[in-house]
Amino acid sequence: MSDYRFFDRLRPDAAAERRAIIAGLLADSPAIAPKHFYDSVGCALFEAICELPEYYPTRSERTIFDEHRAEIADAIGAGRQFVDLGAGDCRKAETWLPHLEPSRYIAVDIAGDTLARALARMAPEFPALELTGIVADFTRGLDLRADLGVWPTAFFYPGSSIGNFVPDDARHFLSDIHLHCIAAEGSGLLIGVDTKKDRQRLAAAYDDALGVTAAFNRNVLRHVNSIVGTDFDPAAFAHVAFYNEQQSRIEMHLAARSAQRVRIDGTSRDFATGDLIHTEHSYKYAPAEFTTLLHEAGFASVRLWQDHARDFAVYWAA
Ligand code: AVI
Repeated sequence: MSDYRFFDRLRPDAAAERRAIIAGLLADSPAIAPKHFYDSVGCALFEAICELPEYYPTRSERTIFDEHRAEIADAIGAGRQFVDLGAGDCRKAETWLPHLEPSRYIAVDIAGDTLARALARMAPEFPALELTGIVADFTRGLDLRADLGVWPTAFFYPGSSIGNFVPDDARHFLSDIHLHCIAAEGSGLLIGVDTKKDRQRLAAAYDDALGVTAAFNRNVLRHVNSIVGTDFDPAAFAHVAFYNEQQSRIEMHLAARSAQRVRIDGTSRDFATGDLIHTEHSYKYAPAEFTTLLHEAGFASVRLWQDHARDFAVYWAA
């Protein structure tokens, strides 16, 4: 087989998504959900962020994977279905395929174009592996039971994307994954999570010297314009990112550089200089805290690997 299966489960929700974006923009404290970062420009900018010297999470996670790959693969076991949540360009998962020898690879992502390109690239490289792409927004709930059946499944959720949920939603999402896991013995979740550390390093990772993260943040306005027909000028908003120590999270916002009026769905909203639009939270977890979250979500056993600097953590939860 040198092909892949592809299911787009996003389109039926387009009207509801539009309404949700408009409601967020007109709310007392305006906000845009971080999933809207990822149009094709946003995906490319995120790939660039992962190469930046300030953005340590990708490199630290790669170090853990490289140093402990055999042990982690042994904990997971061979022959599972490998379900890549937020697969992006599928490169991270690809490094695991020779070690896990999965029965199938199922990549799930909200960015359909990026996913289709990745699977088209992989198909000739892995001719014997069944490849499936599912375009879906799992921040609205995860239900892959019909796709997965009752076969043992290894879920893969790297890159600390779990940090983009508020902790209660993270617990729900992890519980959803756990519900899928109890369908078949031998299932579990391989997840990468950023740790708490020096606030300057955290802040720099989200406000790099080149301004790539600033461009990534502002690009969400272009994407929102294209989805709901607003007339945001991305250049009229400044990137704001800081570590909120009390909440253990990076906060990203866009701040109006000057007073301006933005057209939103037949009405408009006035922004005064400095008014903020919230775009992302990125929660950081001490290993003990995240282990508790995994237990609360229903996982009975948790294994942990870290890099020497303990900048990042990788868990296998079963
Ligand atoms: C995708 N997610 C885990 C990234 C993070 O670190 O929260 C998104 C990101 N935002 C700014 N830089 C990277």
